[in-house]
Amino acid sequence: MNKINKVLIANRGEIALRILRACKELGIKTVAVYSTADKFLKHVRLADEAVCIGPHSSVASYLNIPALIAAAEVTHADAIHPGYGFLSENADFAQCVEESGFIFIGPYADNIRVMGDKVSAIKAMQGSNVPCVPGSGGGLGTDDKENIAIANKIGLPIIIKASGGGGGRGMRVVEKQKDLLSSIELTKTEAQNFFGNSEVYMEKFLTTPRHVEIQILADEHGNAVHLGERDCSMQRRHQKVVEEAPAPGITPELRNKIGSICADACKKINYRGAGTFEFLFENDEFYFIEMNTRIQVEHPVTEMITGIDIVREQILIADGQKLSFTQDDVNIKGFAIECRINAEDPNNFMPSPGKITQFHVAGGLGVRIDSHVYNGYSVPPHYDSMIGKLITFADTRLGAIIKMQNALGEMVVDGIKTNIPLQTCIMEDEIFRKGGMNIHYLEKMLERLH
Ligand code: MV4
Repeated sequence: MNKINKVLIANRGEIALRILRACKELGIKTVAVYSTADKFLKHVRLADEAVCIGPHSSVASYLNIPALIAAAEVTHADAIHPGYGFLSENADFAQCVEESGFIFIGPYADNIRVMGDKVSAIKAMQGSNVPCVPGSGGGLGTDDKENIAIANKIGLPIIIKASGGGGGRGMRVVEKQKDLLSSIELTKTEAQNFFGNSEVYMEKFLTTPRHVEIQILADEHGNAVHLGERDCSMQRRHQKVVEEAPAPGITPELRNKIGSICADACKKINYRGAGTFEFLFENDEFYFIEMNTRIQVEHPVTEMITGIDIVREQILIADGQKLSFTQDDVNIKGFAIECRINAEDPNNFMPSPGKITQFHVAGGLGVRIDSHVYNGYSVPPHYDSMIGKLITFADTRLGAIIKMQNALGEMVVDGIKTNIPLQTCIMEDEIFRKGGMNIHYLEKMLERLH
């Protein structure tokens, strides 16, 4: 390593453990930070050093920038990995980390800032030949006639989105012309209240798309590669439930075409680090919607089909190293599926925190479990309910599904409720087995089950 000898892991749960493992393999020392609710997390035990950064509330701990910087200072860490969620896509945090003399293991603060504002992200993509959803291409003005003209040109239905939103927050669909102006006003007001930014934009509303995203890696020397796509269409209320790679029906030609466009865009906008281009995919066409500038929960399915350790690459890139492989070295092989395992009631999706009295994991060839929990661990009620991810890998998609069914059947998680029964239902579902479901399918399937 050039500059990174010690990493502070500014996160918790399975991703903190995932980052710790990558650091250990690279011979990098680790600092865990934890809230008072998280003293007994597995990565806290395994880290070289551990610092309590505050009480259980996220705002007072994992979102507490001065506490994190202070922890990095007292432990003499060189770099900070933000994981996902929390401060991972906070440009001001990335900037503060760098200005305090530490390396942010992630994109430049300016990359995060551009992508955090959805209108500026779309403008950056339009300037880099990334296909976007037909729409206003910029923030809406106050001229009613002009906004009506934009909507007419796109054609109903349209969707109004807040520039400060993303991930499903601050959006409104307009089906009828008469609702257009009032919907714009309502979305603007909500956007101002939620995000402190009233800017909204318009897109054609795609009625039955799939969610297909492209993983990229870019270094600071102008090299960028794509690692193919993931299909994340199996979601409920904007929470992904099952992810897979490759996406059913995406040919190598289609993959290389959209993947190359994304890698070229990274070079054009001077992007650094790992990133994900989110697309809606409908009628064999990709439409960019947002870019995520963090490691994502579902990164393991891409790791399984490429053999590339994405977290390791994030660290090497942040260390200033050149990517050690080219696009030609990236070979996609096999099929991977990830089931998110949540501590929740499978019937009503209510969180189910508490003590895990029995915990046995699945195993075998092509079975991977990324989880921080263990026998006797108490799932705290203060954070996300995901307790781990079960990932299977096989030569065929059906092979990965069968492995997943067996692996789900092997899992024992007693003392709390989990969504394992729901995941088993999904794996048995005939339409899921065919593949290529759209973003509405899971919610329809759940209605049918209840
Ligand atoms: C859309 C859309 C249809 N048409 N944009 C929701 C989350 C945010 N990332 C963007 N979202 C959507 N944008 C246009 N022009 C439908 C959704 C959408 C969705 C997208 C991906 C995964 C799940 C979704 C669930 C509902 C709506």
